[in-house]
Amino acid sequence: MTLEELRARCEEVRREWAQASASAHDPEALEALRVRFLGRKGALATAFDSLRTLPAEARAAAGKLLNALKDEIAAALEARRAEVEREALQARLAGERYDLTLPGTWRPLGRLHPLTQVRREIEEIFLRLGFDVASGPEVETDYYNFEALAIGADHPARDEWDSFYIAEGLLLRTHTSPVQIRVMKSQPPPVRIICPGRCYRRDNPDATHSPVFHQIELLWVEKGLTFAHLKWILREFVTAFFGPGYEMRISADFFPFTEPSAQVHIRKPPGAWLEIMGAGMVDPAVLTEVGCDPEEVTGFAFGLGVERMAMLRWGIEDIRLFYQNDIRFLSQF
Ligand code: 2NM
Repeated sequence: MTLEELRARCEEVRREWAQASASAHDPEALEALRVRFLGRKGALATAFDSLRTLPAEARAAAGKLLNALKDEIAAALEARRAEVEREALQARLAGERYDLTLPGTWRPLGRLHPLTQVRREIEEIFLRLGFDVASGPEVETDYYNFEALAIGADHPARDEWDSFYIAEGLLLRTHTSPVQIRVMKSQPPPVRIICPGRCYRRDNPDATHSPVFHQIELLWVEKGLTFAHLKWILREFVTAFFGPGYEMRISADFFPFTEPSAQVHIRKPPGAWLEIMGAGMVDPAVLTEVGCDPEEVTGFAFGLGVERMAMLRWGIEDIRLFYQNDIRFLSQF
């Protein structure tokens, strides 16, 4: 081989490299390139082998030529490797690109029903004052729902038009007072409880009546309790639930199970008076019935409607909105 032939061979290898390297786009192809040009039996190794066939005086120049070509290809290979890595990164990034202008995924956040909110708030007011929360059956006997509360058989509330009877002597409770009868019978005074729960009455539904509604009744039985203690509890409740600036007015009423009985109104001057609940001192006959001596202990109670409290708080004019599950209504609370 002559030096000229070697030079030509070098040019040929250069062209082959240029062609082959342009079509290598992944690490495997690059490794194949390295083996083909720089490997032990690669194009350059073979060219180095042919140095032996050159005249001695040409070998130094030929060696330089081949070393230069080897360095050139090694450098080009590294450059190509960097380029392939960059291409792979670009391809990956293009696949993972975030579009920050897309709207986010809407995760609807649940909320408590307005009646649940009001019920819990009232429970918390009285839990802070030392009352316990008590519950009882929604299907009650005549005895617990009426008789123990001194509601005689001739009382208007006993009329079948006012109650849902399940069977003879068995009805859906019309108030939560039977829970209080059960608690008083099961534990000696002092008794400090509130009884939240669902109640049922045979009313035709309209803006202010629902056959199913919710009540919270409070009961405190202890030695020495007076109407003044009841007024104190009522004031605590009005301030905690409605806020400061409310006037409270108590006027005479009648319930078979309390004596005296009262109705409670509030107003924020110069607004109108609004009835918020009924209340009274537990009738001695009721205390006797549950095993308490009315000469020893006295008690007071009140009952309020959860729906009515929610309607007053938010200015809701139709009770039926609470039961229709219209998300446009419910999501406002
Ligand atoms: C009311 C109003 C006044 C009341 C009385 C009793 C019991 F069991 F102690 F006799 N429970 N609830 C009561 C008193 C309920 O609701 C308007």
